Amino acid sequence: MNDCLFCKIAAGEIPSTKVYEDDEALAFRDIAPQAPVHVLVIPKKHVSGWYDAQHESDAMLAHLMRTAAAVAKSEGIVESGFRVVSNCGADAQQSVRHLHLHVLGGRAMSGEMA
Ligand code: DGP
Repeated sequence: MNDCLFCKIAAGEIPSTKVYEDDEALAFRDIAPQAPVHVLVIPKKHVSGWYDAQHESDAMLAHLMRTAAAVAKSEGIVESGFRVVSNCGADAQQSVRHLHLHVLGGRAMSGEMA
C-alpha cells in the first residue's frame, strides 16, 4: 500500500533495524521501545489488522507466530519470558494500520493486560 509506513519499511524505503527477514515476514526493532527487547513482526504483504487477517492464509498467519517465537529465541528472552501483543483498531490504540506483533521482553511485565 502506497502510504503505509510498514509497507515502506518492508520495501526498504524507510530504514529499520532488522533482526529477521524472509520472503513473507520481517522483524525489526521498535522505534520507541517499551522494554529492553521490543521487536515488531510484520507480514510483508499489506494486511491492515486482525479483522482483515481472516482473509489471509493459515500458513501466513502461523508463519508470523513462528517468527515471533524465533525472534524471542534469537533475542535471548525465551527462558526469562516474553509477551506478544497485537493491537487492532482505535480502542486498542493501533497506530500503524499494518498487521504487526510486538515481541516484548527483557524485564518483568505488569500483570495487567491493558
Ligand atoms: P501500535 O501502536 O500497536 O500500532 O504499534 C506501532 C509501533 O510502531 C509503535 O510501538 C511504534 C512503532 N513505530 C512507529 N513508527 C515507526 C518507525 O518508523 N520505525 C520503527 N522501527 N517503528 C515504528
